[in-house]
Amino acid sequence: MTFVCADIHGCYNQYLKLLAEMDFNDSDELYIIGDVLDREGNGGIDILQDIMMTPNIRLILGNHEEVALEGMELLMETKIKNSSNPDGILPEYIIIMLTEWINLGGYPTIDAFRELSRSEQNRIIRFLSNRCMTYAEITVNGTDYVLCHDENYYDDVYDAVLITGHLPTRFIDDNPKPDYIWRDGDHWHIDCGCGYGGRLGAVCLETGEEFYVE
Ligand SMILES: [Mn+2]
Repeated sequence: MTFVCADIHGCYNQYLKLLAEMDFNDSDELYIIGDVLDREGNGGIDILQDIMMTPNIRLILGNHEEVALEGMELLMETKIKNSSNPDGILPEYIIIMLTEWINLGGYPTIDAFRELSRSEQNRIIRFLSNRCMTYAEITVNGTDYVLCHDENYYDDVYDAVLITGHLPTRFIDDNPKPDYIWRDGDHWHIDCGCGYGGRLGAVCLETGEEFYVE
């Protein structure tokens, strides 16, 4: 089976419960369409490390991963302590960038990242920069799907079902089912507000079945 979920935002326990709820196994595939880090939970790095060791879970980058990648690179000691800055004092541009990340809810991610060994920090940066896509085009049972974090990340004209996260369904005007998946014609919104105290949702593309964790 092929599953899609989005915007886990550090909620590691809900992520594990969702996998159990879906009965996720080695023959399945899960696409996580961005924003596993920051905000509500403090398990963003744990989720990322779990994705990294699970070949049938694919991460599509969200805006939080993009900001985090930039921030993580800056946090690496070599970028801060070098011959022109031997005392490792944080330059202003780094403070501005980290402030931007913290304003997005990045503090738990920064905290967890700094606890990691240097090789693990490098492994995470390599994973985010080399192994993750910004969108995926897949076909399941004859239906074409485009999976991406935010519709603005994908500008090809392509006749397919578009599945996005990023915008919690509780913030969509006239949506009768806030915090549930909302299928607006060929555009499915699947951020069920986990980062805002709502639900974590997923959809199975073969069956159309929806899965939720409170
Ligand atoms: Mn987002």
